[in-house]
Order: sequence, then C-alpha cells, then structure tokens
Amino acid sequence: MKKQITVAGLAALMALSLAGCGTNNGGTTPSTSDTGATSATDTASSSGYNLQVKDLNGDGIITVGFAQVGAESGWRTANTQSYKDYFVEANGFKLVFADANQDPDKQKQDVRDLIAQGVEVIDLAPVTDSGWEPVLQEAKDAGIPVVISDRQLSVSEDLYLTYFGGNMYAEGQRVTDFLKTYMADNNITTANIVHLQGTIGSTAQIGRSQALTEAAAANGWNIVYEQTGEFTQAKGQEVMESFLQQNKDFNIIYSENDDMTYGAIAALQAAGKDPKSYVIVSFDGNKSAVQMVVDGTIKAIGQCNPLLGPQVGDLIKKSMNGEAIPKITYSQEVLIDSSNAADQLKTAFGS
Ligand code: GYE
Repeated sequence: MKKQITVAGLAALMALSLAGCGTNNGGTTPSTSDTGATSATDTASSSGYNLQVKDLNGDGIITVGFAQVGAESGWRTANTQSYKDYFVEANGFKLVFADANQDPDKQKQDVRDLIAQGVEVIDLAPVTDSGWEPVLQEAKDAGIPVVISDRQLSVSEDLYLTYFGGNMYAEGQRVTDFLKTYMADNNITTANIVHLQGTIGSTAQIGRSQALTEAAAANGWNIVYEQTGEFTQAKGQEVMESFLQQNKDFNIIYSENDDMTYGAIAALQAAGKDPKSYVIVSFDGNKSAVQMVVDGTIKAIGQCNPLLGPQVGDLIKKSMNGEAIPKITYSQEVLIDSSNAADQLKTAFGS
C-alpha cells in the first residue's frame, strides 16, 4: 500500500484519526495501548513495509543510529538523555548519536553516514518534514529499518517501520480549546495573539500552528504577530523584543515551546510589563514551566513527552521478535493548567 500524505493534510488527518474516523493509516480507528499511548490498529507490516529489526552482524547487540535534531531546547536535552540512558549494552543496544544542529541538510547526510556505517536500525527525529523520500529509500534498499520518532513525517508509509511521538496537532487543539474556555470564563472578548512559532517546516510547528490558525478563524481571534523563534530561548526573546518595539496591542502569547516562552517572558519583564497580565500558553512541560503554571505566569501548557527512548526500544524489540507493531503510536499527553499543575510538577521532566 502506498499512501502519500501532503504536508497540508497531515495535521487534519491526524485530527481525524484521533476522532476515530482516520484515513491516514489505512482507515483504522485508534486504540489505546497498555502504556496508555494512543496507537492506530494498523500495523507496520500491513503498510507494505517488510523490514524487521535484526541483529545483522550477529554480535548480540543492536546498534541504533540516532539522527537527532540538535540541542535547541530543554525538551531536546531530556529526549537525548532518555535515548542515552536506555540504548546501552545492558539493554542489548549500542547508540550511535548524530546531532544535526537543527540543519535539515546536515541531517540527511547524518542518516546517509549511519547507513554507510552499517547500523542495524535508524531512529530519525526529523528537523523538518520535507525531502526525506530519497534518503529513506536508501535506508530501505540497504535493509536498515527506520523508526521515525518525535516529529512525524508526511511520507509514504512504506518508507518507514513505525512512528512514535507526540500528536502535535492534538496538542495544539488542547491549548486552543483551553484559550476559548479561559476567555469565556474571564470575560475576555477580544483575542490579539502573538504567535511564536517553532522551527518552520517541523511537524511540531506545523501541527501546533495549524490548530491555532483554525481556532483563530473559527472564533474570530486576531493573530497580530507571527514569527519563528526556532524553538530556542534566545530567539524567542529576540522576536518578542522586536514585536514589543512595534507597540501594538496584544493580550495572548501562543508560544510553541517552553524555551521560547521563557525568552518572551524575559522580554516582557525587560520592557517593564507584568507577564501575569497576559494569557501566556506554551508547549512541552519542562519542570520550570510547569512551576510557572502553578505560579500563574503561564496559564496552560500543551504537554509533550520527550522520554521516548524506552518506548522506542520496546517497539524495536517487538519488531525483532516478529510481533506486529502499530504504524503510528502517539504519546499519552494532557493539557496542564491550574487544575493539575501541582500534580504534574511531581513528574515533570528536565529542570
Ligand atoms: O516541542 C521543542 C523541541 O519536536 C516535540 O522540539 C519537539 C519539539 C519540542 O525543540 O521544545
């Protein structure tokens, strides 16, 4: 089965899938696995992808090549650490780590290098969504299965084994639903929104931005400023500073990760403004950010779980055992707001 999903259609299809009438993975309905993660009932093998993870060199250890995005955020640091902790010899693995420094071209070369090195499986956390078909085909031709993690790809399902990570569009919808309710509860009748976007073309940005664009159109919200802060604190601060210099009215900040949120808050403070007088919403759920929800500085966070190493490891083991694995598994994620922040703080990742 060869199914091509367009970038524009990806977020919408992901939403349909969660609603139980999805067509992005073979017209299946999602089910909840025992880890609580949401997965489609379609399996990797029924997608037309026949590679299985194997101990190709017979040394009893599976060498995992990890093509990581970079080190741009607290989420990323926790994600990398989770792979480094899990993929160790005691668990039957060895990790070869490649850092793309947020550069999509370098990352394609990284994957080609991993193929040339003869790793036994590749885990790709793609910087951006475009141009992956030739590289994934090369991995397939070399007999090396590819797991996509963290950021989904809109490529044909017969080019990769499985996807594990967040449903970025659903995360965005949780936050826009929160905004709608929060405005109603607090008699806020106008929404003038500053939109700090993540890395343009990453599915984390595409899904979260799409949810906002749709909610803005449906509810008559204004997006007064929209720019990428590339998921970093420094860029988030810089972008917010340049917006503040324009002196336009705004009452909401929709920031696509915590690091940019920290930067935006620093910019507000430097301009003598009180962050608590704005409705600031964020994504990820680093410990400090969850603490800010407890304090009321951030009103809500669309949680995104970075601790993917062990769960990806489970899928790899299942593939080795010839077990059926879902084509897509979404992490279990919630909205963090004042009602559950104190509780979420106990298990929040990072610092
Ligand atoms: O939200 C952000 C990171 O792809 C889900 O990337 C990830 C995003 C995460 O830089 O903090």
